[in-house]
Amino acid sequence: MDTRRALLDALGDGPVSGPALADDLGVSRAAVWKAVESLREEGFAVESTPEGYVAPADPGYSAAGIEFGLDAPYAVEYHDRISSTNRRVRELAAGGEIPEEGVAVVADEQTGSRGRLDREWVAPSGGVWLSLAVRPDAPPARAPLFTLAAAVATADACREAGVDAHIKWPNDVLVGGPGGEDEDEYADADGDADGDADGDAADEGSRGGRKLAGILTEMEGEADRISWLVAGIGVNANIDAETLPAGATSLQEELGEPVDRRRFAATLLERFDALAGTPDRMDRILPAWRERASTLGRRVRVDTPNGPVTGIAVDVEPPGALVIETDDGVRRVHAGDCEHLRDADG
Ligand code: BT5
Repeated sequence: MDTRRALLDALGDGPVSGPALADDLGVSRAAVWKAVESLREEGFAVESTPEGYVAPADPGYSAAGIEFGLDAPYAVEYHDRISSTNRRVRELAAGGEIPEEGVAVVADEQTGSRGRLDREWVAPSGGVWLSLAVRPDAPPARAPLFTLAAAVATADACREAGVDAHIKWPNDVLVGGPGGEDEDEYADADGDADGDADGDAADEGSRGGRKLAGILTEMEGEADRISWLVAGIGVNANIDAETLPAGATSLQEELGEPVDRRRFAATLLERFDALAGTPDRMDRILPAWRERASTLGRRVRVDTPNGPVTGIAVDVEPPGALVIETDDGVRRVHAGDCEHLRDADG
């Protein structure tokens, strides 16, 4: 572990004496002092007191702020403004710069971010735009599990922040919707009582609930091993819902006050690590996903690359396929846009 991260970890436990830390780490006192200075330059205002160095009271949404006290191995890279955090990961990968322990690229604002199928992703200042790049010891076929883990981690961070989020297969994190506290609103959300799937933006957004977060996973791998994988997670945190597409909402909108984005990001990273940090933990992903999913037991329509599949979603199977009971038997779908239908639809 580098001196900076060791210092951040130590600061999490109270005042840190520079000389004692230098001894513990086997580095020079100058190295510790340099690490303190570099944290201060990042805006993480370490104080000097007679007891030693003390962390700032409000660590802030920043690289050091998120790494401070983080119970997960990831490094954090922060940008006030960037085109896309996923694109930044590709750059790091091209330079061989994704560390073994993984890195989270985090931004306040993105100017050119993307959803699936190259759709535009709206990402103004105030969001948690986070791309977690990992180098798991896993074959490419298991990649969908990481996406499901990212959805669980995101839903849990939303819940810890006080918003009752659920997951729509495969990876949308929503609030409200059928069965939720605002079923009536759901039924009327687009004034489209007949429920035809006309695919306009409001219609897509409102079906299944209001969209809080979306995930775009990308990877590069060889036949038997993932080289790197990035879970690009976009969470509408402290954003005025009026600046978002129809059918979207934000944590701030749902709570009536802003959330602590530093804590939110740290919780998300810790949850992800607990589910997917090592191969032996990954058995936990599907059960955790099922518990938080609103898709199972519902009538759905999934637009797959091979056409629509309509029926009752009954399960999710490794590594992430949705099992649908259709009139013509059971179908398994691996990718596509999923709509939750009301019973009369479809
Ligand atoms: C997603 O795509 O939901 C994946 C979004 C991933 C964004 C993250 S942010 C960090 C990282 N860096 C990136 O460049 N991307 C990732 P999809 O399921 O295709 O949904 C896209 C659709 O959601 C758009 O066509 C809009 O209708 C809608 N949309 C766009 N911006 C939104 C927002 N902020 N909140 C909710 N819905 C949005």
